[in-house]
Amino acid sequence: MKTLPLFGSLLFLLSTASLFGQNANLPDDLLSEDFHAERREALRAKMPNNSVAVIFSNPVRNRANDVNYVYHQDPNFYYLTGHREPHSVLLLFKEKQRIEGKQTDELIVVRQHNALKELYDGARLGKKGAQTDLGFSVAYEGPSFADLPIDFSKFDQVLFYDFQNDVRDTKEKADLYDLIATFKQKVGYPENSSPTLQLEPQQNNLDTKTLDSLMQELRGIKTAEELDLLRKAVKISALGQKEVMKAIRPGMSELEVQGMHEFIYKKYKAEYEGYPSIVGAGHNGCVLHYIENYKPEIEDGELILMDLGAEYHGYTADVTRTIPVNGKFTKEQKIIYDLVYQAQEAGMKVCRDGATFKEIYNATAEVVNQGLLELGIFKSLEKEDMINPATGRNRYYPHGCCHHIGLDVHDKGHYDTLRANMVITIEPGIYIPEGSPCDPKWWDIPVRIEDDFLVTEDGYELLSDAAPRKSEEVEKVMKQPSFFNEVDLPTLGGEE
Ligand SMILES: [Mn+2]
Repeated sequence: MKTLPLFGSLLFLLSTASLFGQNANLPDDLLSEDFHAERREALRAKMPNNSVAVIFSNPVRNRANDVNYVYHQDPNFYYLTGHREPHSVLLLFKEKQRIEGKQTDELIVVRQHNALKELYDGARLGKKGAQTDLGFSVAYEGPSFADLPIDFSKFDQVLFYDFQNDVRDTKEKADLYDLIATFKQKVGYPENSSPTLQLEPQQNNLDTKTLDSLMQELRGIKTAEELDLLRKAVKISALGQKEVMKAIRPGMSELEVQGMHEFIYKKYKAEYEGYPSIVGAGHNGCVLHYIENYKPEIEDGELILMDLGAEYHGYTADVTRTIPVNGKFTKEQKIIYDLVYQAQEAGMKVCRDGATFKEIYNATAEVVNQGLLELGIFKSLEKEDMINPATGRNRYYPHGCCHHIGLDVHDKGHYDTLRANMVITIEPGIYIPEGSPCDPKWWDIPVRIEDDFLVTEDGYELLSDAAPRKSEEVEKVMKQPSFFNEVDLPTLGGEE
């Protein structure tokens, strides 16, 4: 190939691209058209007779002035279509319908072509692209939606997620705002002052509850294609944790630590973070969702809590490590760290098909509470000692321990019984903020250890094992050299 002239290479690329239906501008491991079609079929199978499901794309959100936030597709819409553009809507029918002379049980409405917009924002799929790239035999562009002859009153149930009335009307015709308005008009949606629909059952055929429970059933159990992407997202995130362990030094800022993780993600071609990265040194680690990451210099002797997840083709990991900034746990830090580790191990022992989420939580909480009692941090396991009256939660372990991950970091899925091919986190934590009613030597020690697990018939597979978990292993890896420490940039002040 090296010896081919440029033109020949281009021809070769163009011909192979069209041969395999691939676009050289896109990753080659995106979810396939077949995956999305099969997921629509699975949803249709669960839908009640004589029903239609209507699923809208996410709104575009304005950041300030004429700049929008990076667009993020609605996970349900993406799961069912693979479409990454805004201002779209999917209609799934339980039974085949006759629409403009065609028999179909699904149709998609996508953005209309617009040369000027496409000059700035890139090509839109349009009707043709929705047919060829997404595999919908019946597709329309936005303005056609109003004219579609669909009589919604003939369905027993119209399934949709209720609107939060927070979508902006843009200047474009048939944008999401208009699509929703058209839909409301078509189905006779009762507009009132309340932002959410409150209807007596049987008042009409609008159903804003059922769709979510069906999507939970589907999305909670991962298919092989989803597992491939989740494995990559988790591996990338775990490798990020390991690289940062080697690089971290007192004096770095929280932002720099965040940047090192996110550099690794991009290096492995993960597009985004699945949620705002949490990097908290010292007391900041006690703030469960600390995302400012503003501390300019992390200090010798502090712990730093790093809760981050790479998002790879829409699927996000969720991995947390808590490490000593200077490479060595103090005696108290190690005691608390090892206790959280034991709690996580106890949770892992319970994890298998057929166990419940509650059993995992209870296993972790038992270890944490007993351990804190033995250390004298809890004076007793009576409510008045264990529960923080201001929050109503366990004083030092105030959050849950497991959630599904997938297209959402707190993914849709059932939260009662574990089933094979669920992917969940197990993430016990202990946080002892300054001023807590215990010996001050424990103050501002926050530890969370979070890993990602594929639930199997007889146990689990630990997906994030590339990130050291044992305190001794963390210290060992922190002694290794890091390429990040070779980075030598000029200062901003202009001095040498
Ligand atoms: Mn989590």
